[in-house]
Amino acid sequence: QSSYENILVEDSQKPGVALIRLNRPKALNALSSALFVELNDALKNCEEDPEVGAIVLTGSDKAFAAGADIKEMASLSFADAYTNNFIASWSYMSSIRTPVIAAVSGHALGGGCELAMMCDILYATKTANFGQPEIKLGTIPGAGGSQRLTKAIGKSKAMELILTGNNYSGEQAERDGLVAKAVEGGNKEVVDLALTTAAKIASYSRVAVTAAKEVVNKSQDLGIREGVEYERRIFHSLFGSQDQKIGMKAFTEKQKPKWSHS
Ligand code: CO8
Repeated sequence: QSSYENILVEDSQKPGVALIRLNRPKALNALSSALFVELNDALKNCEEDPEVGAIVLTGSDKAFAAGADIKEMASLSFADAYTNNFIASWSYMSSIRTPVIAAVSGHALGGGCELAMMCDILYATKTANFGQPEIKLGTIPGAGGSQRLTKAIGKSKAMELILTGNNYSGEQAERDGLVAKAVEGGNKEVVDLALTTAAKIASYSRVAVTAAKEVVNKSQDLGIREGVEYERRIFHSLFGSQDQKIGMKAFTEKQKPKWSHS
């Protein structure tokens, strides 16, 4: 952990919550291959740690991340990008089962915006600066931006942002539903909010939380009928968990549940 050079794994001071901070201050947290090796390693460690029930990912006051590292990409050829499947491993975030909250202050541009959108819940400062400026560099979003932004705010608004490269504030992102909440203040304020929510999530049954995340994510891929059927199957399966028995028994006995996470 201490050997990371591009990220920090900090003590969140909240039970069950891991706090990961992107930390390349000189490059406004530009996302490089080296950074993703470390981030993916930290995420994997969190997933494997039974103590961790939720993760907060943040940057600094100035930047969540100002995009993929342009200096690293500038001379890349098509053949290299294609044959090495450039940035495929950068989407590891979208496949982990532990809930992740992005706490965004400052710039979240290009790949930074895409990384934030891979997280399960987005919080931001009102002045956070989202955007997909790839068009200004002669390219397009490459880590799901065109898909996730469109799902989140609709085709017309997403098209406008992606075709113009315009800036998009945290305040506007909250109004459009990209961001769950936009707060006054800076990184500290948005991280505090994210840690509070993460601690709440981490206090519930890991089995139920994992199932809840899974069924919400399925809604992105399935039609409503298949999605509702999928949800019902997972709901049925939770009657096989200890924690459903523990949760409902505690309710009827007016006690606080003590989750077994099984
Ligand atoms: N890549 C590399 N270096 C960067 C990046 C970046 N994306 N952004 C900023 N930096 C560096 C600058 O080069 C500068 O370094 P130096 O001091 O050595 O010149 C340092 O960070 C500070 O930046 P500025 O001096 O430019 O700071 P300002 O406050 O003047 O401006 C901006 C801040 C507006 C954010 C500006 O830095 C900027 O426009 N950055 C580029 C934003 C951008 O175009 N991002 C999209 C990149 S393309 C992309 O992300 C493709 C996605 C592919 C998939 C990703 C998967 C997750």
